[in-house]
Amino acid sequence: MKTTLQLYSNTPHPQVEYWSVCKVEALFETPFLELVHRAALVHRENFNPQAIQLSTLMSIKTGGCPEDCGYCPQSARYQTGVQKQELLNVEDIVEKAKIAKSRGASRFCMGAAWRGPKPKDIAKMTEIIKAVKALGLETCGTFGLLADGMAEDLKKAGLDYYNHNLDTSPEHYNKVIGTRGFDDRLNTLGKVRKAGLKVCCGGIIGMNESRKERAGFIASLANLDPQPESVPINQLVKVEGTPLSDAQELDWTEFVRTVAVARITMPKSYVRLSAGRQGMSEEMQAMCFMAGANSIFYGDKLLVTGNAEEDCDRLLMEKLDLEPETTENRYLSQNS
Ligand code: SAM
Ligand code: DTB
Ligand code: SF4
Repeated sequence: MKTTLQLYSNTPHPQVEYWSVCKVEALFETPFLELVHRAALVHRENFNPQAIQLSTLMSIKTGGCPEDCGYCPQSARYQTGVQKQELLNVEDIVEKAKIAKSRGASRFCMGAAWRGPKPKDIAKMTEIIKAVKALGLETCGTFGLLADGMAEDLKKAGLDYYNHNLDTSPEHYNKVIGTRGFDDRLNTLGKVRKAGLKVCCGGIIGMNESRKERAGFIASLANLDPQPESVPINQLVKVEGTPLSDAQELDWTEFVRTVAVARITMPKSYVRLSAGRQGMSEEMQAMCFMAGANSIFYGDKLLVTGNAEEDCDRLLMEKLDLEPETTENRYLSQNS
């Protein structure tokens, strides 16, 4: 019996198919188990389905944000009880990054509650990114809208990924956020791509959007050319004090459908089962992995809210025979 190793590349891939909203809506309407099955096939064609990429998240500048994002506990406009914290120093961040690495994370994602960084913030971030990168971790930053030249400075410092979410469909966007527009987000994503950074771009499900708007959101992501390397699909974490704290509950099947549709439309992207896992059963998470999710936030905290506990995640991965993704198991061994 001959065993061959097949490499699935992580390099950016051009968008090969245009996804109209109607076409994505039609995918959403596929019978549930058929949709999950199709997504699982696409997953296997492009990735080792047993490997889950682990990213650990840290809030490096917390709260007091001037923006009005209706989902966000860190906006200064809402009373959410989040304590404001200025940009942490490099030692504190490196200490957390070391812990994340020792627990098996391959990427360290740093989040800042800014509309966008100021030049002095970029100077500090440069030092922080260099220090985290020196630990042998992949680095990801999410700092909001970028001015000209900032993406290049972050890239030079060693940043691998920039996370900047479209968050929802163009039609729904203004109902959720008033202080910036969908096009502002696209503009920063263009700068990130031009600087040669990898793109992490996704959004939030469960913000009272219609199914058509969910389809419009996925179509917007899938029509980015090249498509994002990483696509975080967050389930809204409802935080008391935010305008969306009483958003309508979404049935779990609709969330799984969204993951499956993301997998089918963005076959070579990592689809991350992101915020909201704390409220998901093991069975629902398993269904998301079946539907093509292959990345999670790993660690007891997201930015300011809780995440599924590390111990529970380790156990769940054991039960499902999943392994943290490494450079070795990214290859799918095939017997021929
Ligand atoms: N301030 C920067 C920005 O908005 O791009 C970076 C940090 S912001 C917290 C990053 C992302 O977190 C948002 O784009 C949103 O998708 C997600 N997020 C924020 N609050 C959330 C919540 N309550 N539930 C789910 N996702 C959330
Ligand atoms: C993303 O798409 N989700 C993460 C990360 N990118 C920065 C943030 C989730 C935040 C959840 C609520 C909180 O803890 O603030
Ligand atoms: Fe600020 Fe980002 Fe939260 Fe919006 S999502 S309020 S920009 S931290």
